[in-house]
Amino acid sequence: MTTEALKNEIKRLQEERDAVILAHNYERPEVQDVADYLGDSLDLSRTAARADAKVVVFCGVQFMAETTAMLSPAKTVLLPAPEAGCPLADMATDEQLRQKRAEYPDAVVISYVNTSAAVKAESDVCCTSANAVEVVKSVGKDRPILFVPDRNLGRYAAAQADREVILWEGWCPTHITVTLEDVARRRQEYPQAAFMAHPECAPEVLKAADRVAGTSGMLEYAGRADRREFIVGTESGMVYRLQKAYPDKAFYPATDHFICPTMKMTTLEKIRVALQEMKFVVRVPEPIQHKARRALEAMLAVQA
Ligand code: CIZ
Repeated sequence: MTTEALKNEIKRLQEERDAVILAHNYERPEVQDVADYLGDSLDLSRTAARADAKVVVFCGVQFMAETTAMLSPAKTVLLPAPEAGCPLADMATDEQLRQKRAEYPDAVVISYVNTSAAVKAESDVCCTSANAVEVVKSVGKDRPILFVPDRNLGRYAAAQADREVILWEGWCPTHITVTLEDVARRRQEYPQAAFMAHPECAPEVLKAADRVAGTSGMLEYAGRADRREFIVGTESGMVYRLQKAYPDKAFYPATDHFICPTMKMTTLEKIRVALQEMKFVVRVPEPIQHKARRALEAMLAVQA
């Protein structure tokens, strides 16, 4: 099938199934193009909960689809690429977290959304790259904080909130590849450009940024900044997302290899098959779901 024919078939199946298609900002351009909504994982989970549709097709990775399924219990959530995991999320298991908690029994556990539902279930509150600073600030000063699993985001949020946190030794293999030399090279090529860096990048790269933000913060900053050019310090799908949102501005990836292999596993063909065969349905078993939802709701209460 040609790309156009695939897109038309997806549209037809989508209507037949009463489905809404959500795609993360890191997805392939053609997948972004067929989505009804684009966003970060939290935006998308909230959109799914509000959507007037029976079925949600989630173009992203496992932990994102799990979060969506937990926040939309009455909907059928399909993950077209069920093999799409997250190496950062895999750096913390529920068993490891229980052991760590035993070492720090007074600690409040903040887990980044990039964790399995089982790890969220062992946590007190979740956070995203957009609200990590606020979530850290919300913890009483008399309580230690254990931040799981991304050490760079944890360190950044702690510094912004002026708090000490116990860091888990986890990192995103895609975000840590960008170096200060990459940034310097791009700045030389585009001297007028502002450099936006994702908080999962290394601390020295964050120090060199004009703006540190998750994908939703980058969209907001690029829209309101009076700069015309931006170097994008996050996964390459975001360059397409930004360029589409602001066609009169220019966006350049911080490196040519800023690619998350698992975010690229979703293809148009897999979306077609998911809708055709109503697979792969994401289900989070009770009581994990119940406990994990409490940590997600604790995060939503901080933001409110
Ligand atoms: O929360 C998300 O979707 C992630 C993992 C990153 C971001 O900044 O959008």
